[in-house]
Amino acid sequence: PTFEYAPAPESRAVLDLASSYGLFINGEFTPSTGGASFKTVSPATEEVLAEVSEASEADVEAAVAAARTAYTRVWSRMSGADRGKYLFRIARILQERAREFAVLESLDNGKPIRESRDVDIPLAAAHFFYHAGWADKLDWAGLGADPQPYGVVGQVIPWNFPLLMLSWKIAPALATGNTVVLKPAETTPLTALLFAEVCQQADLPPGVVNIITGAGATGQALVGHGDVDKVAFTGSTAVGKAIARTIAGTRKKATLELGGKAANIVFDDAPLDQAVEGIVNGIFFNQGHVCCAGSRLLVQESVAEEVQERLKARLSTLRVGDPLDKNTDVGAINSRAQLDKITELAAVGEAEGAQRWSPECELPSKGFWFAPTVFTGVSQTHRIAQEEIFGPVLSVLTFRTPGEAVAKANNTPYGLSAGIWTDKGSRILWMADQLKAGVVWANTFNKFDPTSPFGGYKESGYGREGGRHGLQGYVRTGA
Ligand code: TXE
Repeated sequence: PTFEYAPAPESRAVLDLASSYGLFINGEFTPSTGGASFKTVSPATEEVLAEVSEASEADVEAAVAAARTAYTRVWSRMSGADRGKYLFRIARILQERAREFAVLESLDNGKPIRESRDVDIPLAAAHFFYHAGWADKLDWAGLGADPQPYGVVGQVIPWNFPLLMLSWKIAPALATGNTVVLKPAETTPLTALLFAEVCQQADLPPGVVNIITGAGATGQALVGHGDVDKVAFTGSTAVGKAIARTIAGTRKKATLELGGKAANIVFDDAPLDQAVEGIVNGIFFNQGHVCCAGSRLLVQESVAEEVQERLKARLSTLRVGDPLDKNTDVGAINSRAQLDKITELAAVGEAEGAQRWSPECELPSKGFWFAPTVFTGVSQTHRIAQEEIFGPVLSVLTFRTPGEAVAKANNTPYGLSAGIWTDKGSRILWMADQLKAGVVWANTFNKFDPTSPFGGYKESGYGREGGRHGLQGYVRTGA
């Protein structure tokens, strides 16, 4: 179905936003024990959207205890088929309330409504449908003998795809029989809280899903809690490493999905119009706040100039602005801190001698904004070729041979994703084999599907999410 979205403020009316939100523990909304709270703002306008409770250690304790009780008394005793029914119910409610979720996501995160409407929310529902189907078929999932849930799972997610990352975490955990305490990112807590309402609406037994809001310290308390059996994290490599250190030597299992610096590799035999669309989608989708973003363009020398010209022409047509306008291509940067990081790294790129270019575009005077930016003449040792910028900034490098492309693509600490644009099937297979990346796209980019495992190599983390492989992270087996 296609929905018509009215621009703000009318669209806000469909939301019925409360002025304050509590934590979701044991099936009920409750204020934090210490009474602490924080504000979440619209990054497009800096307007306060709501006041959200900041969970204390006592709240983390209560949430983990609720998850434990629900696990022992209810969820681990339920048949897979019955767990599946709840997941199907959640999936259907997400579809029914898709418009509300899309508007809320774009308000809180700053991403274009076109993306939250067409990508984030439908994919979130798809993850629940997909995992609902697995709930009574785990014996056939190739997980080993007698797959059993770990118990209570602590999950910490970032702000770039708030509801979608929640779905990647919660759906497989519940399908395999675990219960969950999830902490959304502090700048984007609202769709997780709306999801808590969906859990109530679906009559999910209290305590099976608990949502605690707060900053890094709340995440740390959750991850370090003695009664959490498994930790699942998506976020920065620095915090991922800190979590790995926290749980070292404990019984806890972990999956970590961290940063990336993906190469989008364009050969001279590629259909260039299509490749340019793929480059734009690769780095400017979601303002480049994507762990697998194609942030490094590796283009074959013979077509480098032509690709750069076509790219600049295409970028000049991008519409940057109001996330709630359905014609917007590039929305707001999620937070001032992220804007500062992008601004700083872009300045480093210039200081290191790369050539900076942006199309002419008028940025709104309020809110957090960064124009789509391309750096040409980038060399492998530049920081903008090595570090994750996590913003709408593309670094362009060139290569002559497939071997050189592979060497350059693999030359970062990360290994999450890569893209190849070529007409030669054999080259795709050879390259895919050589690239140290968990996901390799061929003649497309940023394509996601619940049936496909996603995850990294090297400092991009370990474990997979999605597909049959994603279930493995939530079960222990006798084999
Ligand atoms: O991430 P953090 P930030 C990268 C990206 C970005 C940078 C910083 O490069 O510029 O990280 O972003 C919680 N124990 N990515 O600072 O801090 C935190 O509250 C437990 C890539 O936002 O990693 C939030 O819920 N939890 C990435 C979540 O971790 C802690 C997506 C992520 O925040 C914690 C996001 C702690 N000690 C950022 N400290 C990707 N791979 O998609 C913070 N948190």
